[in-house]
Amino acid sequence: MFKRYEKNPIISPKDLPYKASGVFNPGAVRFDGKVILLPRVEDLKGFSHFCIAKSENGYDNWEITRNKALEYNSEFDEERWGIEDPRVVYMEDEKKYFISYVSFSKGGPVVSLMSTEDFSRFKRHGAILPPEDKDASLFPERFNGLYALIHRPIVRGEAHIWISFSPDLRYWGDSRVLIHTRPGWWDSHHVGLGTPPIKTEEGWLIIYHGARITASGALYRVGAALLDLEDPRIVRKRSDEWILGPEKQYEMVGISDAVVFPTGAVFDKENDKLLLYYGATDYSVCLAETKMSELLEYLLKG
Ligand code: BMA
Repeated sequence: MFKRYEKNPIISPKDLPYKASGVFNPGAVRFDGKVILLPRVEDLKGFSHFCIAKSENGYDNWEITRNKALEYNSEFDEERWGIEDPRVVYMEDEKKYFISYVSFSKGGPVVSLMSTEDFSRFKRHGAILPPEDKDASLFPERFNGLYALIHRPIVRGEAHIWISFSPDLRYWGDSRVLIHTRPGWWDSHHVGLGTPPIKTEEGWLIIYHGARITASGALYRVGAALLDLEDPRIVRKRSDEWILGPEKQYEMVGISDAVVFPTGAVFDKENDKLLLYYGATDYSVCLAETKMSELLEYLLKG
């Protein structure tokens, strides 16, 4: 279904102006006529921060910069061991971009939030959920006045995708499981949100990762689901099969073998084009694209 960009990986450690173990799992958004990625960069201590990568066309000529505000700051209790895996959404009514990410507190990984209007100054909102929780994104719209968040807590050792609601981005409730693991399937061990929810005519498109444990470790693949447009607690469709999995050498061998991990997408509605940005083996940033209409057709007939 997805066509990989022939020049993958689009960003790897050699493209950074400093040494890193990996550059991967990027947030993605269109801003000011460009595609902006916020890739996670793992340093040589094993802690992560984000850099900023900008490109006119979303494919090549990435201009990479560092911003102090996107470094982890161990003065904040929840950022002792780095920040990871950002997801970016634009809230139209607030004219702000919200970035949800994982930060590492004493108590374990938590979901934290920051916001920006210009990708140059960033405001931290702190941790918004208790640990252990990861793989979170806001919806770009409110539902009956409430913010909605997809996240992945670990409960009883199980890792399902949940949805929660909040009036103020601080207190979250009405939580329930949205997409669960499927024993025996390719997504049997754990699932987690991939890209932020994408609004389509057929529903909110959810792209998620699912892992199965094999003899050589966790094997990460990608699935998709469609949520009801008005009530995102309702899952209308879910793919039986994975729609992207590790195949190429750069997806099979790296820091964590056999991992594709999408965290950002740019949907060009006019041209029916969905660009999917993903981390490959916790080492590099890759790009694959598909026609949105084809992906929706596939999901609807399943
Ligand atoms: C997950 C997260 C991701 C990582 C993936 C594969 O639990 O930590 O950041 O890419 O594992 O190692």
